[in-house]
Amino acid sequence: MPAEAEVEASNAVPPAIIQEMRELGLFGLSIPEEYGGLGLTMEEEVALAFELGYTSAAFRSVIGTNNGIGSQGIIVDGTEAQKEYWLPRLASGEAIGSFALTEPDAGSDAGALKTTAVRDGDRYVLNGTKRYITNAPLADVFTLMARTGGPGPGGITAFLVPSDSPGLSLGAVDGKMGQRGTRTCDVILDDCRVPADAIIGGVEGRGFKTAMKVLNRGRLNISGVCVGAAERLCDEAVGFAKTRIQFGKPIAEHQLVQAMLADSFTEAFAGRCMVVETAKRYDCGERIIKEAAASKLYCSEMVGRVADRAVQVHGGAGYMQASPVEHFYRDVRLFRLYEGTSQIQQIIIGREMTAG
Ligand code: COS
Repeated sequence: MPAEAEVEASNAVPPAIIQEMRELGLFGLSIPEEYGGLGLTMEEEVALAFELGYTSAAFRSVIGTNNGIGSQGIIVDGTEAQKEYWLPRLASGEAIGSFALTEPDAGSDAGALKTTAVRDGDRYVLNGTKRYITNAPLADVFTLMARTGGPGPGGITAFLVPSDSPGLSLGAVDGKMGQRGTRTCDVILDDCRVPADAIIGGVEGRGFKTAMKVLNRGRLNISGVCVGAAERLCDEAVGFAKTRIQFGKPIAEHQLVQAMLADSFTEAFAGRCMVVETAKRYDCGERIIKEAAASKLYCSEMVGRVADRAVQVHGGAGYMQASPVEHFYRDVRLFRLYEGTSQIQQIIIGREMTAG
């Protein structure tokens, strides 16, 4: 938390903090112990997401892709050789993983992606552009979805593409509304060649399902981050309300202010309960597609409302960059967009409820 202003000003996480994260094992907290990670359960992992959400999103983002979308494809569907090579490197933070699904013309409709992968002897040749790829400027390896077959989800294959592959280049770093200190950019594939054994799991046509499995888990993790941010915003709002005097007393004693605080606490608490319950079910091996989507839908929308109220409680001070709530107001907007918009979560929940 003391480094939040520095992250905002420099648009980077201080290297000393990244090193400390490495030493704590945070790059591998969700990677199994046999591959050098901490092997946390999902319940333990969301407990950590609550903590990391309590501060600038950039800190969690440093380790977010290695533990989530940048490594989980290998964990859930990778071959033993892929696990043995990549997971210890990702767990130690020696390598940074990233996830490349989105394209200029394939966002919510991920199954329509156009990047192609064509077999050429013992290699695949990849062509296309991936967009808004988190941690791409730092990445050593991408879990990258490309089309090896016909149209739709069934024609998609997941590849492990090292960032130094010939034909791979990066676009300019994106200028974003918030989440300063996190970097996204395009990943451009121009006759990019990878070995045939770069296919995750070694089988063509399974890449869409790998991506979806990765996202189920990722959505729950983001929900935990939203809860942590909401709790921080509640604490900031309460702290300000207790010291700000208007009409002769702290504004915390005015009932209209208390109403805003009460609504925010209630919603953050509801989100926490959803996330913990879903994590417990995940750890028991239950299907949690609907619950993870519901958690993401509720928690990301909830933290938007909580951030708005926190600024309202702070009044004009909350609009100033010096306020601790100002960057959260911008940062949390992303949670309703990435790893599936709120509307995509609604579609997933509706389909799950009515299937069969
Ligand atoms: N978990 C596991 N499997 C899933 C799944 C999930 N959440 N969602 C879909 N699948 C499976 C389906 O069961 C289906 O399998 P079968 O072919 O065996 O029946 C297959 O994947 C194709 O699914 P579907 O037909 O539902 O695909 P659609 O093209 O209709 O798309 C949505 C489904 C909209 C849910 C998907 O495109 C999506 O999640 N879009 C958002 C993408 C996203 O989050 N992007 C963010 C970028 S990553 S930071």
